[in-house]
Amino acid sequence: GEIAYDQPPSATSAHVAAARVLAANWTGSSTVPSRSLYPHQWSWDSAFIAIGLRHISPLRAQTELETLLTAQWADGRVPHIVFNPSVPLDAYFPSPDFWRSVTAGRGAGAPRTVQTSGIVQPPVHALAAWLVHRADPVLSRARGFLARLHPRLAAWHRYLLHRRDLGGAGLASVVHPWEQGMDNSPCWDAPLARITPAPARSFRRADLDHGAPGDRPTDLDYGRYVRLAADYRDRGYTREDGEFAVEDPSFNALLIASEYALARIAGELGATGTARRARAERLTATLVERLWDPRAGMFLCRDLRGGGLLTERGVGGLVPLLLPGLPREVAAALVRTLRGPHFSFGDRTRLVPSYDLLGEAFDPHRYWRGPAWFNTGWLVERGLRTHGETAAADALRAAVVRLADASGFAEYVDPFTGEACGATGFSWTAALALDLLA
Ligand code: 9YW
Repeated sequence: GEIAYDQPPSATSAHVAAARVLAANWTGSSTVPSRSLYPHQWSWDSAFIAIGLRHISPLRAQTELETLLTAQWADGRVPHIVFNPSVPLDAYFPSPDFWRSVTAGRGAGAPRTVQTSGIVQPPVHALAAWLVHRADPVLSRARGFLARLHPRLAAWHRYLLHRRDLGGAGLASVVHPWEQGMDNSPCWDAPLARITPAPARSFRRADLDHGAPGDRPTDLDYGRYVRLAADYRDRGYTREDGEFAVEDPSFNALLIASEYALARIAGELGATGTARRARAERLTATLVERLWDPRAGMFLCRDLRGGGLLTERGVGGLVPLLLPGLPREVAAALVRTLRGPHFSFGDRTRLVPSYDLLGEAFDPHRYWRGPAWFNTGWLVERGLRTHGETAAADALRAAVVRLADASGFAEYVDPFTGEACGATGFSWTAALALDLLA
């Protein structure tokens, strides 16, 4: 009869469509962010992907994180890209022959059998590991998942909290915009303006073979990214005294959230985790001291090579809402800022934009200069829920799921219309929509 031809409820089809994206992007041991644009393994992508994968296959979710951590350097750093040796060199720039991790990274303990980049990405991994464990504790214990990951995650945090404490206050610094994950955010315009770009003919961008130039960073941005990365490489990836050093609120909030997760992981393994929890609380206080701006009603970035706090309002300044230990007035101000004219969530925008709607550099289509991304939507959703803002969290959750599905799991979307930008079939979009559907 006709009933057999009824459409299944839409939540179910979104679930199936998201699972299909993750299946198509699975390589056998990890997941590529996008088959076209990003054909290798990316660090924070894998953490977000594992958070979604745990609802389909806890084993694949565990494997995703294990594969990434196999490429960890002896100094504790988790590289931002782990290269797939069977992908042609010209499929992505910068390729392994640019990073030369095995030779240039020898002093920092780069692995010998796998090629990686030499910079890092936000430390979402311990949080992901804990959530993956919770999805199937029996399988996790049987495989010794947390017992194997714990020392690696602890070394990763040690690297960030010691080697990367460039400001001396306890927070971790990034030495390249790619490390923070929001590549061309206007937050980096001022610190990047000091960098002499590498000549355009000294490298060939592969991203423009797949992405529309208007959706991507500019050639001038790329010249500066290349210069900074090459200089860091030429210092053996061990000297962090280069021209770019920034304390970023989102990077540090994710580190603190992962410290709480590591405390829980330690608890599961029979330790107390008390010291780590205390450190997470102390770091939260430091984050507020160093990066909170009461006039802006949000967190800002601190430029360690320039004049202190940067005035640009990026979505990274809302991500600390994730932290349970924020002073009540700080959390309340962040919620007001999310709803206010700069981000306008629930009013003019359908999903949280990556940058200030009123900022001079705002562009609704260009990458991290305005479009809405699903990972930051997921993080802000978690923050709203953590602070008891249930109605706003529910609205954001519904928006993430609806726009992810309707955009074909786009990399990012126009924050006003939800129109797809960048790649479609993007893994973390699918994974985080799945997580919010579960
Ligand atoms: C690039 C993979 C990565 C993300 C970053 C995003 C982008 C790589 O893609 O950077 O070539 O521009 O900015 O956050 O991890 O999805």
